[in-house]
Amino acid sequence: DELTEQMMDDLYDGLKDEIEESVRILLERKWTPYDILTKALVSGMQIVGDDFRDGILFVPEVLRAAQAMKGGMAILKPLLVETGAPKMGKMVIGTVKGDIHDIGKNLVAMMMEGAGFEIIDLGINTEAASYIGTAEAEGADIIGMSALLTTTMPYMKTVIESLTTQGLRDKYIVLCGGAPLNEEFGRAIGADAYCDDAAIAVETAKRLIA
Ligand code: B1M
Repeated sequence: DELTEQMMDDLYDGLKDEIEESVRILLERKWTPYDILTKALVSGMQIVGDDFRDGILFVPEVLRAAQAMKGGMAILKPLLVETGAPKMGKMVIGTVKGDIHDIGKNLVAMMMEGAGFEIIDLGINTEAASYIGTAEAEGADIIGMSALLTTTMPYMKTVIESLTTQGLRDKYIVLCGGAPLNEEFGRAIGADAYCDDAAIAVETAKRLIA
């Protein structure tokens, strides 16, 4: 599709207005918000990530791409969230301590909300005490953790150990996700599940809460 290719270029160039415009056009063309997210925005960010890794793009450019992506996501959010789905449960979610990547976490939060979960978003750079304190105070069912760096993903284990030490591990469904993680890592740290993407996070949460 010509427009989605244009969007990948625009995302790469960090053109927020253009991305927002294209998202609106795809909506007019009856694309679902989910397809716009995955087929245009997430795939575009993958290309940005590859060139970031290869030293072709640098932090300022990637930051502009992220801002453009967030602009597109902001348009889609109300559409994903207004589904009138029955109430499913409560989740606290955050990106772990030391990590400021939040696009994936925001996407998971949006899709979970759309599926009927109540979301408490702790933001980025989240400490164990914040995950656990908030989950306790809010009577959450699920703790969701996101990490995008190989250096921050071990912190998820710290959070789970902290739950265990406080005798709270069995009280919560613990879900984890983020590009550098995998199934095996999820098992190794004692999470209930690793979620490969936002749609799987929704499916997994529904399955485990039932
Ligand atoms: Co950063 N960055 N970054 N970055 N960045 C990566 C992660 C990297 C892989 C790029 C690369 O080298 N190819 C690399 C990590 C390498 C590694 O750890 N081995 C990297 C690096 C090195 C860094 C810095 C250290 C760079 C520097 O400063 N020298 C720095 C770190 C800062 C910090 O956190 N302390 C940094 C900074 C940044 C920006 C600020 C410029 C920006 C973030 C802006 C923002 O988020 N607001 C940024 C970005 C945008 C990226 C890439 C390009 C894209 C990430 C993204 O948003 N993807 C990324 C490359 C890549 O991932 N290919 C990269 C789109 C998003 C929808 O996908 O987050 O994977 P993702 O989420 C998915 C799934 O993973 C899953 O569902 C989501 C939707 O499908 N999921 C969950 C995620 N969280 C979940 C939680 C769940 C369930 C599922 O819980 C239940």
